[in-house]
Amino acid sequence: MKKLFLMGRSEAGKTSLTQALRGEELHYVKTQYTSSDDDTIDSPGEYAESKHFSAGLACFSFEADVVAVVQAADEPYNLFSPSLRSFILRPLIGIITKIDSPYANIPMVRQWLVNAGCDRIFLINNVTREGIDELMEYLGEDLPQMTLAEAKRRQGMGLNEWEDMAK
Ligand SMILES: Nc1nc2c(ncn2[C@@H]2O[C@H](COP(=O)(O)OP(=O)(O)OP(=O)(O)O)[C@@H](O)[C@H]2O)c(=O)[nH]1
Ligand SMILES: [Mg+2]
Repeated sequence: MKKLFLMGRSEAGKTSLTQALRGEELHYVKTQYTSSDDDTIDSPGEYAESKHFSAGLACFSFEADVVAVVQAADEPYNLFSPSLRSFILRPLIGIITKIDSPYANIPMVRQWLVNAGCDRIFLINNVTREGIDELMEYLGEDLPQMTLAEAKRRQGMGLNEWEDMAK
């Protein structure tokens, strides 16, 4: 199972997503600090919202196998820069939550995540668990283990360590 790091603005649905992934009923808990369990690292939205703290997110990301930008489908503006992935040395995915919101604008949020450089984008409703199985399937596939020599060989070919050699 890949360990997932979640970052996104407050109320984006990160903690709810961890509950949905664990099969729990949703219960609101404000995230006060970055916390880690076996499968996920959850961060407070204020880290993504503050210039001073946002660099810390990159540091936490090194503890994870995959980094997710979580954005609710009804967010009115985007916090994440284009090409964000260039300073994260992990696969980057996008997770769009609250796809059930009456104010959802999925094409707009998807475009923000594409611009950030996300490899894959998942659409999730944490309340009904729509989309959770697809995300679980992706997380269930372990990343290939490799030696430092193999990682360097890939870098020498201009590939990220986790990229498929066949591409
Ligand atoms: N309708 C709907 N509500 C959701 C969904 N996901 C989360 N929520 C609600 O949105 C609110 C905020 O969710 P949280 O999971 O606490 O958000 P967070 O990103 O962890 O926020 P911080 O801890 O402040 O960073 C809660 O009231 C959730 O019940 C969803 O997919 N659909
Ligand atoms: Mg939270």
